[in-house]
Amino acid sequence: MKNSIALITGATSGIGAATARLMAKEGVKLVLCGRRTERLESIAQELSALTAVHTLQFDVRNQDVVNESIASIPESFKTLDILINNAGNAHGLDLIQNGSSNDWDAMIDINVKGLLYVTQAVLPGMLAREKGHIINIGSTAGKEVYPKGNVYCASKHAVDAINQGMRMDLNGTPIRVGAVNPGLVQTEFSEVRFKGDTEKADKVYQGYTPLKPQDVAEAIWFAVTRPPHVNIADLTLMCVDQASSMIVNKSV
Ligand code: NDP
Ligand code: 8X3
Repeated sequence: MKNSIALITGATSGIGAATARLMAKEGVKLVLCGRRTERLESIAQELSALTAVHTLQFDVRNQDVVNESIASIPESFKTLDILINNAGNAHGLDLIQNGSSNDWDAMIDINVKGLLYVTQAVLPGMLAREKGHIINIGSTAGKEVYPKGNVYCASKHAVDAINQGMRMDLNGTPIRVGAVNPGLVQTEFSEVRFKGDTEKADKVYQGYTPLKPQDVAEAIWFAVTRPPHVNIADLTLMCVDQASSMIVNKSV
């Protein structure tokens, strides 16, 4: 995998940042994406001691900017081998009758349409080179719906469907497509979901041992390091204390 090139969306935090760190240690060249410039600069500086890093600052919701950003990748990073479609979040946790259409728009535009825009910008190069591996970050929320999860779960069910559809449509090409679907992972995810309410966010991860972002990064690494004839189509991982979205063995 040394000198392979991976583009990771949502690399400024959580699962994306952990994946970037793991891949950097393995000598994978990185194109790291996110909206927060300072975070991008900071992780690029940290990892440039280990590997070559290029950063792209864009919002996955803006298709024109996605296309311009991917087109601007310098020659030495252009031949992308791996795409990690990771950027995404939940926005709000409300009964459907109390939901905010701004939150719904954010989840559908980022988690679903953003993933499609980035894939559409990257895939032609992979097809032309006859080489590529796409990992879509889904969720247990893409496998089952939980109360108040409504639109976030819908967005992750869409990722699950798109992952299957991509694999079908790319069958007969050498491009591999697979999903990694984590359960509860302690990241900034809940802070974003609860709009900066850290007390509420911290509670999500209290009283049990959730997954760490590195655990998910290792699952992604497993998927991308299989021999070329092997495709990890769909990998779901949860912490031992979690049995389903609603069954978590919490002591508090
Ligand atoms: P974080 O909030 O820690 O990270 C989210 C990342 O997505 C950030 O790097 C953020 O970067 C990026 N992002 C968000 N919105 C946009 C946007 N509009 N344009 C570009 N980038 C964006 O959460 P996680 O690491 O937990 O989440 C990563 C993925 O994992 C998501 O798809 C999430 O749904 C999924 N997931 C998370 C689980 C969990 O329990 N934490 C469980 C299952 C799946 P920036 O703000 O700089 O743009
Ligand atoms: C994130 C996990 O259970 O908060 O996708 O939806 S959950």
